[in-house]
Amino acid sequence: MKKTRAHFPRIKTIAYEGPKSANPLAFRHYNPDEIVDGKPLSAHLRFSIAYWHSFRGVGSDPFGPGTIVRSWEKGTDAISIAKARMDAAFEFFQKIRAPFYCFHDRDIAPEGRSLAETNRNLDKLVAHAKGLQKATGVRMLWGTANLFSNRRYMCGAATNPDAHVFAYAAAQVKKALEVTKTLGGENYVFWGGREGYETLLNTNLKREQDHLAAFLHMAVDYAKSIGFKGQFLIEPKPKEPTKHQYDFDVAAGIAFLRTYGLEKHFKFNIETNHATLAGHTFQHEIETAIAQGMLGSIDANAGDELLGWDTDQFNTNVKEITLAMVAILRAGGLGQGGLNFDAKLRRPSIDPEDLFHAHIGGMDTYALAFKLARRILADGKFSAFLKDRYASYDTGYGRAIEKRRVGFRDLNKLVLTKLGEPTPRSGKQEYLENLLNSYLHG
Ligand code: XLS
Ligand code: NI
Ligand code: NI
Repeated sequence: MKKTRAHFPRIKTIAYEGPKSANPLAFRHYNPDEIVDGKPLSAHLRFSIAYWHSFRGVGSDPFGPGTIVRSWEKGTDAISIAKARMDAAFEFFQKIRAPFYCFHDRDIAPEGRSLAETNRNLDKLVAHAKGLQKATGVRMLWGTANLFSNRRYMCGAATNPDAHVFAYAAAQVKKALEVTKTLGGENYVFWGGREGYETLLNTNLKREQDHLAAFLHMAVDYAKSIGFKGQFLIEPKPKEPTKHQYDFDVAAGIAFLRTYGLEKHFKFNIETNHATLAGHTFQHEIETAIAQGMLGSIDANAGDELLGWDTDQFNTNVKEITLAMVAILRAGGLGQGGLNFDAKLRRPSIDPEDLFHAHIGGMDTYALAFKLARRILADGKFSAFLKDRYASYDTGYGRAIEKRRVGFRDLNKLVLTKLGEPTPRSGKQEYLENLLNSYLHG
């Protein structure tokens, strides 16, 4: 790689200094090289940086344009700017010690006047990315296509009432899959950008859902035809940008995938803030996916309990993340998924250092939660409590219920002749909440 000027000259590679460190530019809990169960912590947590927020986000909101000005965003040639930006991004990935990154096709290269020109632009930046990946060892966690920013997608992509737009989106995703394969992306995400509706007055809900399913089947077929082995992921979100998104939450996603015979090809990319918007906890969405063996990856961020939109903040809530990590570790981890910081700086956080503080906070929170979750699981108190709470299903008629070997007649007879009235047992919620706090706060 040719030697380029440092884009973050004042910041060195972030070091692990331990929980007592007062250095705001050091890790206190995340030691990427610490060996846990035979592999480094970095390989357990598989942190990823979201290109769109950290290298395309400028702090704009509905009330004003961007506030964040980066030194590398200068010049007149869009391709040269895109390359300089990518150099800055890879310098950041290395300095923050993230092994992975994720991007939408349009994050890394500008759109041209035609699809052919856009694809040529993309090829130039993919070649640049390939070189940077090779030089730094940073890998691609997942790829995706931006099917929501351009005006053509204002009424959706695969669910657009116009088949012409469907066709265009198909061509775009075809290319995005090729790019993801070229760069060794381990997953491919479908977040339903504008796949939903604003009003049912102009919407044929059934046809739109059928079209979305047709689109996903085409993606599965195409991936197979080019030998792309990455895991396909659906990222549910209940609303925003549309009033109602079809992939509302994990449960709706499971029903959709099963209805259309897609369940073998997809898992879920679960985003914390999307769970909140759906009226669920993060843990609920994770457990719902795990229950079907469909947990794939995580978009690690946080919402604001007082706001009803996707604020995409960095998560520093140790309790929320510990509960999530307990669920994830109990299920055996994320496999080829990872923890992608789909999170952005607040509008007034305009310094390059803020990008580091933000990710250090997110990574430390997850690393601490990982350690707490391992301690909780090793102690086994919660697991033992759960086991005991459901023990009546482990033997006898309880077992027969689970195996569906008994029916209403048998159970009716059993109650009348033997069992009689059940003895209620406490759910012990307050005891369990205190037990959880004893791990979090000693
Ligand atoms: C938006 C989504 C998006 C996906 C990738 O809310 O989180 O960023 O993760 O398209
Ligand atoms: Ni996301
Ligand atoms: Ni989101």
